Amino acid sequence: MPSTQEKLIELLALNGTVFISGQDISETLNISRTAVWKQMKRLEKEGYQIEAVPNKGYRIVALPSIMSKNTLQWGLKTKWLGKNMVHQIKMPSTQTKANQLAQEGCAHGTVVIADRQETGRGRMNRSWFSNNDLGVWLSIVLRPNVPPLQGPQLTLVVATVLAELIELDVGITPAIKWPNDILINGKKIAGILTEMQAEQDKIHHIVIGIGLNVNQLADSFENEISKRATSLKIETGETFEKQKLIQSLLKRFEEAFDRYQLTGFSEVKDKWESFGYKINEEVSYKAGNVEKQGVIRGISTDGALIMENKQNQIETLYSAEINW
Ligand code: BTX
Repeated sequence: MPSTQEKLIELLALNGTVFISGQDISETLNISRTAVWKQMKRLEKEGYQIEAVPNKGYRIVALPSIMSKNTLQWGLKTKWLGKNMVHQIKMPSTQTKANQLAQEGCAHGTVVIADRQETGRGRMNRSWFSNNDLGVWLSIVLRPNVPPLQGPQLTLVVATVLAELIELDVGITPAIKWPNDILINGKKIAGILTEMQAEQDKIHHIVIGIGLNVNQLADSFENEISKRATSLKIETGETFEKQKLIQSLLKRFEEAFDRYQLTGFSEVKDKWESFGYKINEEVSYKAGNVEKQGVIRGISTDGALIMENKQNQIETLYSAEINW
């Protein structure tokens, strides 16, 4: 159940720059005029700038700069994604929290966001450095209507969404390195972690974790990864408002997910390949302990890498060590 304050924020957000009278607020939320006034004072304390004009009413002119569930949902133009949202200043890992909520039966489209993570994780128990509020760290719980074998396709959907977000909102074109690294100038700017709970023929839930480096400077990264990691700020020199990026990411992902459920994987595959790192380039790789050379041709419908080897044979690689 949303609190009175959440309902008030939603009402004010709906009205945007238009004033809404105290009387209307009091009737819509079923609270007294004094309670409306008290709620407005509370919002001001939290950093919202409210304009109150006699005979016209109230409107919000500026949001607090601190990220909260309220400010994240303010102006979020999604239909189902992020309607249920958990935000905390710090968490061990949004992925762990989202998995726990999913086990407890939370809604499809639940989003868990942390300003910073104390033990962010990547694939295969690797660490994801995120113990700072300079990046976007979030996890999405999905209950998709696709067979378990197709679950991993969602990772590729997310990769294309991240690539488009960076290209269209930031203005630089990243590359997607198979299976799911997002690179700019050969350095990792974002990572995706997909975890699925399924039976043979049914997905219970998928939790997709997204880490996007945003406002880090070159020296913000731990030594271990400083040469291999980058951020939007390093690449553009600009500082980004994380809330706007998150809202855009969620909106774009919702659209891409709905489209994927409707039309299937082929559009995703085309888009993925348009961003694909070293597509049509020669690389050396190791498959089944044999060193080989080949040209990357794209991905298959189940997300495997398609390689044309020296003998002009097509190989479909589900796991391989590529010498990028
Ligand atoms: P990955 O296994 O592909 O990448 C992990 C590797 O990337 C690390 O071993 C390290 O070399 C490098 N790395 C670590 N941190 C960073 C960073 N901030 N920027 C660039 N490179 C880095 C990728 O795993 C999946 C990452 C998902 C992270 C999200 S954040 C929200 C959610 N919660 C959580 O704990 N994980 C996910």
